[in-house]
Amino acid sequence: MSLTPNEKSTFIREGMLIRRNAVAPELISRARELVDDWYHEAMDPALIDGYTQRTFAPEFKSHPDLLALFAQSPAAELAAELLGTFRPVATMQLQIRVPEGRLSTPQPEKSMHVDGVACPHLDPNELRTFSLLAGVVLSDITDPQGGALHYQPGGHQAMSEWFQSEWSQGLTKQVPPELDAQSGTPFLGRPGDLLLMHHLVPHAVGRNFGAEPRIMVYFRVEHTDHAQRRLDALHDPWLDYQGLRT
Ligand SMILES: O=C(O)CCC(=O)C(=O)O
Repeated sequence: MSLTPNEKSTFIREGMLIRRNAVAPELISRARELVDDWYHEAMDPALIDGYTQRTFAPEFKSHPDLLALFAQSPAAELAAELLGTFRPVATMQLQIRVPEGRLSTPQPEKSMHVDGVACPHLDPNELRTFSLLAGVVLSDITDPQGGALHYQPGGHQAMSEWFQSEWSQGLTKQVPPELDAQSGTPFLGRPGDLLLMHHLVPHAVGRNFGAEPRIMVYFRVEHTDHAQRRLDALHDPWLDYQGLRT
């Protein structure tokens, strides 16, 4: 189903759109089975830092059962409505927040950041930015302390203003101090929920004090022309959003 007027205005205001129960149960159970098998049989706790920085189950980054969560769900259609055109989505990122008790060294937390700009200066060659983050929930996320994603509604506007004003002074932080000081809104959900988040919305993720792993599959969606205008897309939050400009 295409974007409702309410979803559109929420996305413009908050940089976030949440569709509950959006992904078909059979896609969720196939993906969950694959991830569960990997988690119990193949995950190497010694590699937890690398998994957290890049992806869990890196060998599955192009697995069809995981890519289907984007391609065969409303995510692809909604991304096309927002962006107009985007590059083929050929990889996923699996992010698990492992319960504290399962690890001998704690899983690294991620402080407030926007993806792809973790460099001390905005050199376009070092940017790994994109346009839209799509996330599919694979586990129950009912407790903010259970490794939930925390995001800052509306932060995309503040970030683009900050990128415009701070760039000339040389960037040394990931987000401005006033956003860094916020803990953000926890994203809670159930398997099959879908989130679409603007690339400039700051977010963080902490430890999982719950008993079960928190499992999300993310897709980084890039407008067809994004790679040629990464810096401009940091300054103008709607540059890549052809569907919202017209
Ligand atoms: O684990 C998550 O939900 C968020 C991960 C994240 O912020 C990132 O990989 O940049």
